Amino acid sequence: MQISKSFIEQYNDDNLKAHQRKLDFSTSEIENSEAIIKQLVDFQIAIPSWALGTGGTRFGRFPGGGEPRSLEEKIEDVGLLHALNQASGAISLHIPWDIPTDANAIRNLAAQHGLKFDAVNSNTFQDQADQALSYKFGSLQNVNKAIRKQAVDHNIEVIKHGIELGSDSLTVWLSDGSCFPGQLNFRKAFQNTLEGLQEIYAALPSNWKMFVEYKCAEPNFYSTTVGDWGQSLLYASKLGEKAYTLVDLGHHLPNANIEQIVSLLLMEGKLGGFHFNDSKYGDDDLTAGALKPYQLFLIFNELVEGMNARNMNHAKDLGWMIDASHNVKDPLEDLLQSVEAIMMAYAQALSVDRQALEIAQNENDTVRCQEILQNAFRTDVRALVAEASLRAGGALNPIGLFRNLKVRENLIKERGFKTIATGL
Ligand code: AOS
Ligand code: ZN
Ligand code: ZN
Ligand code: ZN
Repeated sequence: MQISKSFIEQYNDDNLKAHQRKLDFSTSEIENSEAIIKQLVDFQIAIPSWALGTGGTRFGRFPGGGEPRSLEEKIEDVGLLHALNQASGAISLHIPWDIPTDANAIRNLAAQHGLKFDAVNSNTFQDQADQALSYKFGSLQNVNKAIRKQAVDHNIEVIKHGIELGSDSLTVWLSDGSCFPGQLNFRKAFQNTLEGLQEIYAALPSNWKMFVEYKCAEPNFYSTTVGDWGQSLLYASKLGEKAYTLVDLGHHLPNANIEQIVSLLLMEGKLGGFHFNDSKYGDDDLTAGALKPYQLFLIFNELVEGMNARNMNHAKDLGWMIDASHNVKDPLEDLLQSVEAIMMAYAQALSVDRQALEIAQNENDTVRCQEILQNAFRTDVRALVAEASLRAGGALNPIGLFRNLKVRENLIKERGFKTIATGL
């Protein structure tokens, strides 16, 4: 299924009046609204290939129908999202779930949909059918050198696929760790992992980045070998200038101050990018902004402040990715919601009166500081996000049009009801 330009235009025309009224109000309220809209138009968030189907828990999986059955169909799905919001212009692949057998054809297909390839992800947290050695006791940390080598070789293979597709970064998330005290020599596990990462790093093309993703727990519940931002930063610093820390919002211990982590990683030039999602308990992988929109805003507030201070290109210098899983929602609708929530947090952060905030900070005027941030957070920026979508050729309300066009129903007709996408 493809969404034609004329459908989008018709939909926007039908909704233009109501939109204009809201936009007029927003632009009269928000001083730099024109600059914000321009920044939003340039802002793209990569969609993870593994979030296009229904996820599951260890208790069950309830597919919703019409899920992509191949890499080609995953690209088509992201193409649908991008056609609707013009803000999802990239896909992040996972090897071996998405092996491109004909890289040229895959590249062309993506280009037809206006998509780029964001970070490629390796997988040493599962055993594949044709795999010689098991990762049951870890991959890069493993006490067995042959297993470590297998994991290194796999990552190098992933880089090769990425090169063929025009990607320029590798995300390494390791499930390595231990379930019980005494199981692991922490120092040796760290050293083995570092050695493996160094071998992978050596295989990176010069323009590539490596993202080292940390996670506090799961599937290992006593220790994780890349367990927090300190450990990730340690690896990234030892590896070199192409290595960065990746922050997945769901990978922290409860109540961690993620915005402060973000600020300091940026300060050190070691923030690589994000896996956006939301959570209440752990790695819940829920829709971004669904539970803690204020936290999302505070993260963007630090991002805007830090990127400005370092003269960074907001759109290009960080990896903006979603990492999500859906048990009860239509995956595509959920992803549209996540992208919109991220755009709103970004827009609100861009609207913060930075000068006034700095003055208030220097005067220790805590009340004023809070007022400035909360004023931005409580400002309705939905019309700015809609306007950015409109100007870029997307729909004023992507989910509205998705439902209007009965996209899911059409996908079910095309692909069938009992489809299962590879992924988590
Ligand atoms: C795992 O918890 C991490 O968030 C990974 O980034 C990601 O979910 C995984 O690579 C997808 O399989
Ligand atoms: Zn992640
Ligand atoms: Zn995760
Ligand atoms: Zn997650």
